[in-house]
Amino acid sequence: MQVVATAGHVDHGKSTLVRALTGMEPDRWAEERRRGMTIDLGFAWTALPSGTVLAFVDVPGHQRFVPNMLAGIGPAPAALFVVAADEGWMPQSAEHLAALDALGVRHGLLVVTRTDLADPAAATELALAEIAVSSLGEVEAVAVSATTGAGLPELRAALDRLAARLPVPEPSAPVRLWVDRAFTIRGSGTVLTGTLGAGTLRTGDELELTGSGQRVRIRGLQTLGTQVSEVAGVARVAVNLRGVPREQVGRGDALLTPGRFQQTDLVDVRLAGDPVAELPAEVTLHVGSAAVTARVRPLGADTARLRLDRPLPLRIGDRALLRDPGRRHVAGGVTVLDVVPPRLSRRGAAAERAAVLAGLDGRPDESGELARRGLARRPELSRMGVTVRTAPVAGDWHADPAHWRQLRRRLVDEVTRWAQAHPLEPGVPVETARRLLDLPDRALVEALVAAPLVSGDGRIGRGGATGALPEQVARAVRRVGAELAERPFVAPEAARLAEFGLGHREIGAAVRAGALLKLADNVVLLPDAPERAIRVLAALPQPFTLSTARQALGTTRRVAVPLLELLDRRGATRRLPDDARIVLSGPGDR
Ligand SMILES: Nc1nc2c(ncn2[C@@H]2O[C@H](COP(=O)(O)OP(=O)(O)OP(=O)(O)O)[C@@H](O)[C@H]2O)c(=O)[nH]1
Ligand SMILES: [Mg+2]
Repeated sequence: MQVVATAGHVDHGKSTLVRALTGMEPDRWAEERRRGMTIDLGFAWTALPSGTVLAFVDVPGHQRFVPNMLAGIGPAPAALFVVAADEGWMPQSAEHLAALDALGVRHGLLVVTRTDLADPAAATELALAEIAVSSLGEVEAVAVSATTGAGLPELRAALDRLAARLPVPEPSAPVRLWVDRAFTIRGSGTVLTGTLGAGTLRTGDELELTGSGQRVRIRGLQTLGTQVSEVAGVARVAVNLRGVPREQVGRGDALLTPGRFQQTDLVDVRLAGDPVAELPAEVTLHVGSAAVTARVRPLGADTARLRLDRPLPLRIGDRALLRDPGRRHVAGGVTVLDVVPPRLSRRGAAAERAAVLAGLDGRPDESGELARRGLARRPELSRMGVTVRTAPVAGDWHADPAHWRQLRRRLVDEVTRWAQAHPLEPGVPVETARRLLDLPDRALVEALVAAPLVSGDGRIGRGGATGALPEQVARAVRRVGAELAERPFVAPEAARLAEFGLGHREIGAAVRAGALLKLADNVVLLPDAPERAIRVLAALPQPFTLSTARQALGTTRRVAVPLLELLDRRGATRRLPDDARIVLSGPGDR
């Protein structure tokens, strides 16, 4: 199936043509039929000679109903441009063409109708010239009379050629179904209709409804009046939802694949059309079937920031249209450049932003987004429309490589500076480092730790000796060292250590600096004590008892017990079943 929207000036014969092609009535309302004028969107379909089914979204031509017209062409991939032979190019011909051009619609067909009333040559020539300079470019033209039926077979053939040229969208693409109608069916609940541009809908699927953000489940699905279990875009669809009150949804809402669209009320855009400086402060943004008021903040010559009255599900690269509702005039088309733009609070930020936007083209690009953001979470990137290909740096975080290297350098600097300011601490707490680097997640800090940094116990320090001890501690260590020089295994008593000013933290720092060896709480020796002990013990008759060792080392059980246990652990001695020990290795060859 393919979908085309009609376009053209009021009364030029759009609905009559759709009726003639499909045998269906596009004017759904009694009022429309009474007034002989389309007010709101109409829907009809037919099978073309090739078998391809073509659905029509018939739009109103009257100037008052341009917003309805835009809701119809917004999600449609192609246009059937209708011009009456007897009237020729008219104001809403021009406005509808401007709208199609602003939205970047690239496929279409010109139909010059009412050829029973006038020669189509002049109208055709002018219309083709106007259309040629729009996004539609060169199109085929067909002359018809819906009244006599002349030209209709040629039109059907031309529609077949058009349908064959239309791109076939990815069935696996995320769904964004813009709602153009909502109604209730007794016993079934709320039904939404729309033009499905891409992706696949299945009964039972869970989708996200814009506005409330509510998760909803598809209870029933129809296309072209037939119940189906699955339908892929492009298609006209009617979706029956479970548990959604009718008042909660309407035109301009959308049904979304969860997590794949950024609902945003702030977007940076590039404008094609009127110069940004000439835009009124408030415009209406039309995208899909939605229309919202937007406040314009010009940034560059053709770029601006739009603050929307309500959030819309947008992605990078989306096309939208700006209309000046006061002057009833299509002000231009916009391409969405950023759906999560940075705040512009600093002085000069707007000019900087304009420079950034000047380099963007609306194509989602992972490395560019990461370069501008430094860090981003994967779900955030996919909601922008970015396909994520790089490996995460931590969890679902992705980083710009240069930014990541810089963070790593900064972490080394911060850890070094912090160690100097807190010489007795075993390293920076991870949370402190996170705040120092202003990172959003501790997992990022942990992922940044690499040589020469090491982490453990929730702290980050430099590996190896931590360098200079504070002078006070160094002096105390020297005094302990002087005492131990003479009697290397007589560890100073706790009171003596306290006298020197060596508390828990100071001892910890001295041990990390490699200046002391800690055997147990408040039991410290010089770092070479184990080597010296082995030398003494190796000279004893083997095996030897704890008591013999204690005497040979000239110390007490307070030192001898943990020292021998340390030697056991290091494999320098072995404890035998009877509690005696033997020396396994000589000094130096451990
Ligand atoms: N003679 C003749 N009259 C036509 C032809 N096509 C449409 N008309 C008449 O033109 C008038 C307008 O036709 P519509 O189909 O309602 O026009 P429309 O473009 O849908 O109008 P809006 O939806 O209001 O913009 C009607 O009176 C039609 O009968 C045609 O090929 N020949
Ligand atoms: Mg009509």
